[in-house]
Amino acid sequence: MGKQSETYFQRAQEVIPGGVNSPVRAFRGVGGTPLFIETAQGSRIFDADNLQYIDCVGSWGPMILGHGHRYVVEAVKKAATKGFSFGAPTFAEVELAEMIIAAVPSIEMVRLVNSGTEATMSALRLARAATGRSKVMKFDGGYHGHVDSLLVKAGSGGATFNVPDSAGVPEELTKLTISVPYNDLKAVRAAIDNEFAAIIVEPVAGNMGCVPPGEGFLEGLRTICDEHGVLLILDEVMTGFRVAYGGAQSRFNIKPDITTLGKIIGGGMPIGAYGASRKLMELVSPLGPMYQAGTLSGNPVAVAAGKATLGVLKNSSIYQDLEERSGEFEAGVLHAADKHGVPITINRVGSMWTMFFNDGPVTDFESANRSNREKFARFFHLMLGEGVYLPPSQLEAAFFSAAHAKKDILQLIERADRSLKKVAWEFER
Ligand code: KE4
Repeated sequence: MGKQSETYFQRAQEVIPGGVNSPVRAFRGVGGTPLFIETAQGSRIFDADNLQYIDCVGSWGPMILGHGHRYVVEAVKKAATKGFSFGAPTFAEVELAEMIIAAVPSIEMVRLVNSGTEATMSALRLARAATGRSKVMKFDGGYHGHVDSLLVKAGSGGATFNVPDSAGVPEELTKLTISVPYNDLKAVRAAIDNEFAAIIVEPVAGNMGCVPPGEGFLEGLRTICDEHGVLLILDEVMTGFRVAYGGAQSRFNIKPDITTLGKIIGGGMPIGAYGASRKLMELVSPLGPMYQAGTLSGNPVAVAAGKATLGVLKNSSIYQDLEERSGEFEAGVLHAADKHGVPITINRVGSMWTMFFNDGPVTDFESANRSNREKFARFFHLMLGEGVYLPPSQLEAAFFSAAHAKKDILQLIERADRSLKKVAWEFER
């Protein structure tokens, strides 16, 4: 661990809770001192001691093009020189909205906000406004940002720190939220009734680690929602433009009522969005009675980064390349783990993946939680020592970018092989 990160972390902890502005960054899931990052380029990040790492976090998803893509940097520079924020409409917001609508099959109208949390909070309010109902169903280990109503059996940091239900959320709110196991349609059928406004689901779970939808799961949710007049919210903050240009809904051919987006549509700048049919979105102020607003919503610099990012992704071979590279990585690491006798399960959809220290299969929060977190933490630090930056929690998804070239993948496999050999020596004898 570099001295500079240690020094910065000491100072940070004096003035910021846990020394971080988002809990999962604090390395509490793996122990040790978080790296303070100085700069990044392509597939690499450099910490405050100028130590270099192959980045498998990509800012938790947004950096699908890799860091510092020249088109995105140029677009941001150009926008910034024209002005940071006006609090007034700009044409660029119309263009980004049109790009999103053209890409995501179920969206006819979209509102830009500043984070994924704002997107899901607004989507939930829209569902409640549209149905006049209050209850919402989510899934154990699902994470949809720190929305009061959705911090029930939450994934991501909630799961990593074993605090799935946050303090400070009134029971009056959480009693309206029912959480059931992911991939369990029987549990959904048993819990659903006509008092539910929405079911919100990550179409590929990323916040209990990566857990793909089982055969028929998403279709089953669609049917159950239709049977009960419940709106289906696909939370595509992570999967949107990640698992396909049209998101998980295009990859799995599912039509939600409301979609939430974030991360990639801002290319690393603060952004979120929620979209739906014109009929539903006409409920949103100033057209309709559902209020939602934001000083920096549609921020011109963030929108410029998003437009440039989607522009590079559209009609590119990036998704095929990501599939190929990610598949090579998966095969290489599974082979290494088998060779060293370390039981692991890799769940992957496109370039989002998780390596569980677990015999598998990992199909929901309960099975994800059976993973050996001690082994994961040891592997995490061995890989850090090898110059590989993994998500600092067993219950998070990792990501590759278009900048992860063949040589990066080969290096990652070699480094994982060496690390797994040590894990085997320490845990499997
Ligand atoms: P933000 O408010 O963090 O922009 O988005 C919340 C959110 C909503 N929905 C899904 C499916 C998400 O994955 C997220 C945020 N993802 C986490 C990663 N597990 C962000 C990392 C963090 O909390 O620092």
